[in-house]
Amino acid sequence: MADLSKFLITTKYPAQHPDRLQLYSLATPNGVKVSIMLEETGLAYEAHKVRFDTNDQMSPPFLSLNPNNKIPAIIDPDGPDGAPLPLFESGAILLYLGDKTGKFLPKDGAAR
Ligand SMILES: N[C@@H](CCC(=O)N[C@@H](CS)C(=O)NCC(=O)O)C(=O)O
Repeated sequence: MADLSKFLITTKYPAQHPDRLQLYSLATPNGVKVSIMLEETGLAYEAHKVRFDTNDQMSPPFLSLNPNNKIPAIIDPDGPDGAPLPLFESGAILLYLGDKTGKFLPKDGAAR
């Protein structure tokens, strides 16, 4: 069982399934990019809604994951070498997930 307790964000958004990729997002254009990628790759994930109407993106737990106060952000409990990986920026997340799953991201630069 992955231990995500060192991530402050889990105090605001407890992980019910810590072995699943944790998604912190909202249904905005940048947010849904990552949701679609997760659905299409078939990775198991747990979604946490970051509410803008209550400025959750400005809360210290969220800022501890993304100091830029922007969704989407993730924690992959099964990151490189099996260690948890926190990540933000939708483009960086998409590249990471494509690389991790081998889907939607050719290995070769020209093919990309
Ligand atoms: N370059 C960022 C942009 C993310 C972004 O602009 N997120 C917006 C929603 S689409 C946000 O979190 N806004 C909240 C705020 O600025 O307080 C990315 O692609 O992840």
